[in-house]
Amino acid sequence: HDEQAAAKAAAIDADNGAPTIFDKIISKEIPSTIVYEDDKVLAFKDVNPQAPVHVLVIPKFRDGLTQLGKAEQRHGEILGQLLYASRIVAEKEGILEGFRVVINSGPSACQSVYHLHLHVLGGRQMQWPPG
Ligand code: IU
Repeated sequence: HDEQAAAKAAAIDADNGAPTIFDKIISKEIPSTIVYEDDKVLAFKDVNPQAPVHVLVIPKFRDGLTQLGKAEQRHGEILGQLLYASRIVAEKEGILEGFRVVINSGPSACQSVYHLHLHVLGGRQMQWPPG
């Protein structure tokens, strides 16, 4: 349907180097509520939260990581940094006791923004399996 088609188009655009809205969040052209930031990673609150805590953790330099499915060996270090930053976010947000980290990769996984991002979710009882 429409969202699926839009996601497929966005994925192709991103792989051709098109920026995403996250570039403007990184540059602070678009304001966000920042939870954690260092030279490589930015974590900010999702504008459409799916749980009491919903934070997105992203690399500041996309470097080909439009989606996890495009990761290569050379991305190992930043992937580790993103995962560890998720844990820092969970602690800062007071959900270290229980939280979920989700990566949607590709249109059929409902990825909509083609700049790799980890969703950190918590603050309520999570359900399994996800939809
Ligand atoms: P997804 O995994 O690509 O579907 O996640 C994209 C997320 O980005 C989604 O949860 C949106 O609510 C979120 N988001 C945002 O926080 N700010 C924005 O300006 C846009 C999307 I566009």
